[in-house]
Amino acid sequence: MRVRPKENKIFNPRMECMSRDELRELQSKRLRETVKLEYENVPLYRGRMDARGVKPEDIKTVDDLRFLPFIEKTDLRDEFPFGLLAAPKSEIIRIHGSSGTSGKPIVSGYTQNDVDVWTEVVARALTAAGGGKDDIIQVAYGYGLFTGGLGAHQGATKIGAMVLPMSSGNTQRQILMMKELGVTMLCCTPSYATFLGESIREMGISPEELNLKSGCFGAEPWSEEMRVNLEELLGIDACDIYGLTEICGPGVAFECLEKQGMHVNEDNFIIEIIDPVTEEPLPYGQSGELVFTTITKTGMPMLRYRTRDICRLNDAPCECGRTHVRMDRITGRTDDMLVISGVNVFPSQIESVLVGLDGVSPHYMLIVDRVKSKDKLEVQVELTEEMFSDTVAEIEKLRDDIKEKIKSVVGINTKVHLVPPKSIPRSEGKAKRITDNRKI
Ligand code: DLL
Repeated sequence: MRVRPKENKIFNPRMECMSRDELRELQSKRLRETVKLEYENVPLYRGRMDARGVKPEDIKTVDDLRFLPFIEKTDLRDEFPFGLLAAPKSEIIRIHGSSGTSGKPIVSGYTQNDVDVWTEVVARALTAAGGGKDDIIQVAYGYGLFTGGLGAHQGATKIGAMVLPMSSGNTQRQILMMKELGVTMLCCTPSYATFLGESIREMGISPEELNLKSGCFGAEPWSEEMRVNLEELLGIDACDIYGLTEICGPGVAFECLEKQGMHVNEDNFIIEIIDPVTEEPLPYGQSGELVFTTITKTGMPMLRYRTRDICRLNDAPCECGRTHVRMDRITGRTDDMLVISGVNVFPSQIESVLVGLDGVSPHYMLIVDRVKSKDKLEVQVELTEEMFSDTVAEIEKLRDDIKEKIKSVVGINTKVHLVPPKSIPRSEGKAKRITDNRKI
């Protein structure tokens, strides 16, 4: 790995390095405003708060957060598309989305204010990874409804960098541009970055021939081992970045070059860790489910959003000087959501495709693998007895149909493997439908 001096640039020192007491005051003030906004404009929140006998005036400080009801992905799905908007539709300037739990997508609406907040938090992340106006930043997250591409793009523009909006895929072209333009920073999923690194080596290019220095990698779980490998492959500093569509997208939390956990942008998001079963808040240091409350958003703010992501918080001071609490790597989920190449996939989505089809039984198995740093999903589906005795041509057609339908619902390519009737093991308890062979 190249040794370069550790830069410590901070995009918004006033906010990022604020004293904890001052931060708490600010959070409480912003929380009061958000609760009022939600209560007055979103029937779901008003109904839930009324049912608990909680009025906006009861929420005075961050400590009162625990009186508020939770909200979760299923609520976003049920209120799809605009039921949770706190602003008039005419104020919404952007929609982003991701997978819901059963085929129906979830979307989030952004006002100009929300895009500005989001842009700033990504600008902070890129600055923390050493970025500035002299950088050339290659954005290889997907552009579109997914928040990765546009999120990184906006933040990179904000810091005045030269942005290369490549979107994901087309690896040879990515590498050509990276080399010829002298790209200095890369933004994409860690698995795609690793794949790019391996492809660069295979093309006979050494990291020294590139100008890359660092990158912000996220949207999927990754490990310290993956970081070491990626840093070696590309000769860079690889920083983690976390976020989710419901809260804004990438930038909810990010790593500085100390690489000791991700600073949560606490002036915009209040973070809690709860026990997923009792729903009681847990102290710093204990592992539990992450819950976020947005306190600066106006389009579709979220009060106590249950992410299902499992992690730990760390409030020890960081060498970089930022005072915002850090979250460790995400170690798992409390539901069965898989993140495959950065795309959220629920087994129930696959099931919803299979249930409506003739010729297959509702028994299936998902096998996830990482081959040459690329995630692969194989869907094993059991044929019915009748279909099993059909012609090869018909079975092949069925396989192509399933693949096509899954692609249209989930948005990713899969390998569909049709297996004989009764060959998928039955379970007596909770069905085991996922085999994840990736070593993350
Ligand atoms: O993945 C936003 C994003 C884009 C984050 C680019 C970082 C970089 P969603 O598609 O809504 O949003 O998926 C959110 O992805 O609840 C986590 O389970 C997972 N996830 C996101 N970032 C990380 C990370 C974007 N750094 C879901 N580590 C979240 C582990 C992550 N998991």
